[in-house]
Amino acid sequence: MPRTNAEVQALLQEYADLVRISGGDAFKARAYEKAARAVGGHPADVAGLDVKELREIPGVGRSIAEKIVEFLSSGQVSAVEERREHIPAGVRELIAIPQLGPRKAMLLHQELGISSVDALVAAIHGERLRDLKGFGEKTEQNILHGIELLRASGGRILLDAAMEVAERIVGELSALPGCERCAYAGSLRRMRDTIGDVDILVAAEASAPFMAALVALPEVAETLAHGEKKTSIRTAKGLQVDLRVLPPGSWGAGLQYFTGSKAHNIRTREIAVRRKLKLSEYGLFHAKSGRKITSETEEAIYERLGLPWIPPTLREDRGEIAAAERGELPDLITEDAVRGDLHTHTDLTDGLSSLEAMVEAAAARGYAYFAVTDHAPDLAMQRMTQEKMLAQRARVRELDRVHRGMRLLHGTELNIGPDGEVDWPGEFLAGFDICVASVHSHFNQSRDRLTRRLVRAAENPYVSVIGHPTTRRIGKRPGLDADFDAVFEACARTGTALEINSHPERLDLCDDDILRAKTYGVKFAVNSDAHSTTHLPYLRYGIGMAQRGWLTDEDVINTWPLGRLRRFLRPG
Ligand code: DGT
Ligand code: CA
Ligand code: CA
Ligand code: ZN
Repeated sequence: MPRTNAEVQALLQEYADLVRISGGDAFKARAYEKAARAVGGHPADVAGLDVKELREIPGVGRSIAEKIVEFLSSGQVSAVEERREHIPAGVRELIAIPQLGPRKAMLLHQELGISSVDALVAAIHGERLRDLKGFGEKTEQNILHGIELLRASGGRILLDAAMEVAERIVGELSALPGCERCAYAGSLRRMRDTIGDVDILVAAEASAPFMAALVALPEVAETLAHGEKKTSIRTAKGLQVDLRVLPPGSWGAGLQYFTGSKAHNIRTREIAVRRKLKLSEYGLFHAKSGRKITSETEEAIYERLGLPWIPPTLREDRGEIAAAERGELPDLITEDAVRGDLHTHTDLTDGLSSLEAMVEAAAARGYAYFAVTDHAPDLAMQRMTQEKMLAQRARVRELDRVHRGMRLLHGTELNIGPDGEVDWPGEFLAGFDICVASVHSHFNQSRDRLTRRLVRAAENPYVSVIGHPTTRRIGKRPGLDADFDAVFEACARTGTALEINSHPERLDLCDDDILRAKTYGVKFAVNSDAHSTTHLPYLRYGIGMAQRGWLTDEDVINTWPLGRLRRFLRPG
C-alpha cells in the first residue's frame, strides 16, 4: 500500500473513532470507516488526486474527498484537529479494548479522568470503576480480559519473545552468501523491557536475496511491505519485523541510526550540527561540501563527534551524551561479571527441575556460587515446612561438597505479609545463608500500608534482598502503589539489596526505578528467579535492565567475590 494511502486511512479511521467517542452520528462514523478501508485498499497512490478523482473511490463522497485534499495539501484536517482538542489521544486507545465501547470510554474519561490503558488498569485494581453507572465487578473483569487480549495482539511484545525471533532471523540471514554483516537494532538492541517491532539490518551489495529470504521464513503470517531498501513482515504471533539492507560502507551509520533511540539520535545530530557536520543513516558528512567523513563503524562516527562509543543500553537521552563528553560513562555491568544467581526454585516448591538438575545447570554456566531459595510456608499452596527445608539444606550441603568449583548457598524466598512480617521466626531464619523476601499477596492495600510493609521487610535483619520489588507483571498487573522513595531509602539504610528480577514478564525493578534507587546508594542483585533449568539464561534480560539503569559491578552484589557477598548477607 502506498504510504500516503496508509496515512489517509489512519486519519479517516481516527475521525470515525472520534465521532463515535463524542457521541456523534453512528451513520457518519460508519461512512468514514468504510472510506478509510477503501482508501487503504486502493491500488493507486492517492497523493496527487483531486476531489473529482478521489470521489471515484468507492465510499468516498464530496465531504470526505475534500478532507483528503485538505490533508494532502496542508498535512492536517481542521475537522479532525477540532475533535482531537476535546478528546485526549489516550481515550481513543481505550476504545481498542474489546468489551469497551466508545460511550464507556468517554464516560471513564469524564467521570474518572482516565485517558490511558495503564490508568484504566490502575483504576480497576483500585476498584474505582464499580461505582460508575453501567459498570460492575463483572464489567471490570471483562475489561481486564479485553486489555490482556489487546496487549497480546496489537500491543508491545515481551523482550524474550522478540529476542527469540530476532536471533533466529539474524542466524538465517547471516548464513546467506553475500552477507557481510547482520544484526538487530532498535529497542531490542537497547534492551527495552517491551518491543514495538524488531529492526534487523544487513550489510550487503545486493538486497533482493535477503528480502526474499525474510518473506519466505516459515513464521511469516503477512508481508506488510516488500521493497529494495526495506521489507516488513508480521509473524503469526503478531510481531512486526523490519529488515533493511545497507551498502556495506554505511553499516556504522545505519546501525547507529536504527538503534536509536530517537531521542538519542536527535542529540547526536545536534552535536554534528554544532561541528558543521551532518549525520544521517548514510553517514557523517561535511555540512557545506557534502563530503563524507565516515560511515563504516559506530565507533568512528562517535569519535568524529568527539565522543567515546556509547553502549546501546544507555542511548535514551538520559544524560549519556553529557556523561560521554565528560568521559564519565559508567563502566556497565555485563553478564560475564555475574558470579552467581541468588533467587532460584526447585521442584520442592513450584519449580519444575530437581535440586540436582538446577545445580548442574548453574555449574555449567560457570557460576562461582548459587543460591537455592524455595518458597516459604505462607504461600500456602507450596506446602512448605521447616522439616522439608532442613532436609533440603542437608542435600544442598552434600552437593556443595561434590561441586568443587561452585559454592552452594541455602536460602529461601520469604513472603512479606500484610504488615511486613515474614514466614518464620528469627531463630529459624538465622540458619539460612540468604533470605530473599517478596510480596505475593495483598497487592491492593493503601499506599501508606504498602510502603510501611516494604520498609518493615527491609528492616528485618535476616532479609538481605527484596525480591521483584514492585511485583508488576508486564501487560498484566501494574506495580504496587507504594512510596518507593521511602523503600529505597530504607534499603540503603539497612543494607538490603533490591532485586532486578530477570523474568521477562517481570523485569522488576525496571530501568527508571533502578536509576532512582541508585541515587539513594542502594545495592542490587540481578537474579533469574528460575523455576526450571531453562530459565537460568533469563539473567541476560535482567542485565539489560541493570545496564539501562547505569549499574556497574560495584552496584550489584552478585558480581562480588563470595567473601564480600557473605559479609553483605550477614544479619544486621
Ligand atoms: P519500538 O520498535 O517501538 O520498540 O522502538 P524502536 O526504538 O525500535 O523504534 P522504531 O522501530 O520505530 O525505529 C527504530 C530506530 O530508528 C529508532 O530507535 C530510531 C530510528 N528512527 C526511526 N524513526 C526515526 C525518526 O523519525 N527520527 C529519528 N531521529 N530516528 C528515527
Ligand atoms: Ca523497533
Ligand atoms: Ca521499526
Ligand atoms: Zn516471588
